[in-house]
Amino acid sequence: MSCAALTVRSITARPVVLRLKRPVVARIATITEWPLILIDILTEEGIVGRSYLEPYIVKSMRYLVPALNDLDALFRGRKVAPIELFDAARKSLHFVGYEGLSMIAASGLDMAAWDALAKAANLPLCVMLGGSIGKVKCYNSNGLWLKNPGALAEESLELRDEGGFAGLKLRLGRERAADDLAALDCVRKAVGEDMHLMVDFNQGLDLAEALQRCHMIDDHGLAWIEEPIVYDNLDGYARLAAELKTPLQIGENFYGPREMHKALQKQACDLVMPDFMRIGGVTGWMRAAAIAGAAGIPVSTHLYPEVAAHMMRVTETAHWLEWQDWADPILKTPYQLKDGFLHIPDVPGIGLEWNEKAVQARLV
Ligand code: SMN
Ligand code: MG
Repeated sequence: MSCAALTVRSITARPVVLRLKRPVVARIATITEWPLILIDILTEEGIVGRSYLEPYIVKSMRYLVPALNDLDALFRGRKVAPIELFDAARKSLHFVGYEGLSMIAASGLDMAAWDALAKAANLPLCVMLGGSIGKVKCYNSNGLWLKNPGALAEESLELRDEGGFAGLKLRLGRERAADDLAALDCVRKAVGEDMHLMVDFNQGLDLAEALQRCHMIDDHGLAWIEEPIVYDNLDGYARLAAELKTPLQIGENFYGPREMHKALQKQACDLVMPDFMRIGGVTGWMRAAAIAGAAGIPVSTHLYPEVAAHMMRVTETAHWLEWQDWADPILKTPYQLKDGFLHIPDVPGIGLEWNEKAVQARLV
């Protein structure tokens, strides 16, 4: 039996904007409109590999889409060998740096290339990678932004009931520490002691504030404290990790597996949560997961719940999947949740198909 090779015919990258049901209100930004770039790799054999990027800022699509179009020109006529394409994409952009937009563009194409390959093998991605279809433990990250603490009790119950979740994430970093404590208190009282609560400061504090404010919540039985300070201050993170009892979580801003390796070498955290557009898509995730596995560090995901679900099925130290339903409006078949678990559909590839009517209405 021969394994049919796929050849890239062309790549399309379409920018769309979605309105968030619960706007992002974090210490570092307020976001009401959520940008997505829909990527389709068309092959000569008729198989289409799909992925999306969610680059946070609508205007960033003005520079990301041209980078993806340049990579389209580079990839045409090449075999769909994701690891080789990822390498070629990174090398073609190395003069402008391996990180930032270069890595984001390479990651988006990488996920679509893996999707095409799994479709050609007629297997769900996690099965092609040696795992099996099954459920993945999630926490709901769809809300609990920096609102008035009084409004959070009701929202936390709503979020719990959206999928029978056993974990919720809330954002901290209000001007007054007392208001953060009130927010935590409201949510805890509403959802009870058994709920796993994660908190995210979104890099909002300096090290001095972080030392004070993390100690203040260190006895609250939290699942983790995420990104209290600016993401690249690894020495600061090492200090916090050494001082705190609560696990310290970072990783959504690791640009490539080597950055994770550096953070672990410095003992800058207890947990990691790479983001698919920054870690290097499926290829980068596998490399990062191997590093975290060897170090015995639990791995959670950041955004991209569909591809994340597949990768968690093959990740040695898989921890929590971050559930966000933000891409649902443009998906033909959004993923299903039950009792706090995400259920991977038994279809070839990642399981992303566009709802073209919804896409057309949101193109920019
Ligand atoms: C986050 C995600 C998406 C937008 C803003 C902030 C956050 C998270 O850091 O971890 O979910
Ligand atoms: Mg975060």
